[in-house]
Amino acid sequence: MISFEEAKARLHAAGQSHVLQFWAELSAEERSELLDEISQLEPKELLEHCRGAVAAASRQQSADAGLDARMEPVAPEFIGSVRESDKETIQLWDDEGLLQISQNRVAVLLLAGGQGTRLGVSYPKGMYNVGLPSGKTLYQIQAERIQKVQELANLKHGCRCTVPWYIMTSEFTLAPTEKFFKDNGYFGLCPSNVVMFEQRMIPAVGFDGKVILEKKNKIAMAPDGNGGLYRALVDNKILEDMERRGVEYLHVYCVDNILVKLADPVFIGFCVNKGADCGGKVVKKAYPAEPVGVVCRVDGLYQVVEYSEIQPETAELRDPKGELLFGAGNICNHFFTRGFLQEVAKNLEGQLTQHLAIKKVPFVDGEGNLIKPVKPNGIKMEKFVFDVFQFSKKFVALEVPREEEFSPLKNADGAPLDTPTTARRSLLAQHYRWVLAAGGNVLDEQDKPIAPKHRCMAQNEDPSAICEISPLVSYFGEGLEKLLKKKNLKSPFYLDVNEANNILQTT
Ligand code: UD2
Repeated sequence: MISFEEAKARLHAAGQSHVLQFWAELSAEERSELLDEISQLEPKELLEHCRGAVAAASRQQSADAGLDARMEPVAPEFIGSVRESDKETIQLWDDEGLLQISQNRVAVLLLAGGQGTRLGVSYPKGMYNVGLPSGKTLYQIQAERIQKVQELANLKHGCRCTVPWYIMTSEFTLAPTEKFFKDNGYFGLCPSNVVMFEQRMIPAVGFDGKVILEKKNKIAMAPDGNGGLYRALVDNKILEDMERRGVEYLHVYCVDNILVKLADPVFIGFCVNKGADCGGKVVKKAYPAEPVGVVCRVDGLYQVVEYSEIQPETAELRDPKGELLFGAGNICNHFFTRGFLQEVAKNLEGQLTQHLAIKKVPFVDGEGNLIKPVKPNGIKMEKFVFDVFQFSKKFVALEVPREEEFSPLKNADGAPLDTPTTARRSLLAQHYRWVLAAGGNVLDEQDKPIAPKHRCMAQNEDPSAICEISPLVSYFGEGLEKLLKKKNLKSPFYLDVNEANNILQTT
């Protein structure tokens, strides 16, 4: 712990002496908490951070306009497509991915340091239960998909492989996430293969270049964006851990997509076959203002331009066929080789763009009263995980069908899109499609067959039958025919491992 004198000197050097303005009023415990926080701030970095934030805020307008002029769409033939590739090609990618998984060369990394402000819950988003018949949370669904993909690789290659799960958390999410995993027995995974680590936090800055105090003894801090990943990998020696385990390929994804295919063999196989060091999954953007970044080229380099930084006029541009010109929507599913990440961590991280967010940050005024501002008063700087694409020697993109792979949970119920209800419907509709494809007959409460509605894809209504299939039974619809063909299944229907075993024993 640093002394008061040391803290004072550091803050003075960074132009932030106001942080100690309530010192005389603080209890011994509060003082020690404040000193602890200050000890983690390096004066030169803090000064640069505060100056940089103010400078970025003042040039925001011109920078954004400039970016749009430099954007070019990616050629459609550049993007691989699951929908448009033949079965043999998809099988080839799938085989390659499962082979890599079977050799312990694949890991997944969850970005879970965000605060989930839009959803409005006080706990990490992964702990959210969207109301499936099983009551599973996003974390449980993800854990079970990891188990299943390991099992698929084991069965195919006669091995006992591991897909390690790295979870990047932040000061806000680490403790509750750890507790949740412990309380739930790591959802059947081996705890040594679930590696949680923390990203850095950085101060929110006022327009006057001073860090904002959210309490008399606490600076308002926020995680440094999901691009904080690259510093966090170094801080926590994660790349060394990957090397020790022999992991060569990493699937990075965000927490809130209920349809995410963890360690997706098709995506891994596609990227490996193309010799890529870096890759991204995309879906066709649903509408111009959809809150997803777009994969495009900027100054000739592949890049994602985030939805918050593209001008509405640019987002609305269409090609001669009427398709959105910038329509390759980023779904925050990325592929990286370990070699690429090592290069980024060692030499390139410092070049990542600092993105600006102007936010309402609660603060204490000169008298120590907590004020909730009605107007934005603070500058938060964030790095974005996809900003490393520009450093790639071989970047590839794979377009996947939205209804099979993308339904994010962003907003609370009541919002029109990306809510617990739409996430639940997407998953139930998918599982109902799987049941129909496997030849199952779904019956209603009166044992009458339920007629499938128009391919049961809509997010704006419940599917006509409620079917949920545990990821431990099927990763992506495979293996269901032997269980469900010509079977009468009563809606709501939940197929877990026990039920699947019962069916097998009685058939
Ligand atoms: C993200 C993508 C966007 C699109 C969309 C799809 C980024 C920067 N943007 O936008 O292009 O793909 O997702 O749903 O990736 N996180 C951290 N630390 C942080 C901040 C966020 O780990 O400091 C995590 C967060 O927990 C989540 C993921 O990053 O898992 C994405 O964050 P978000 O939900 O705030 O991103 P969003 O929806 O603005």
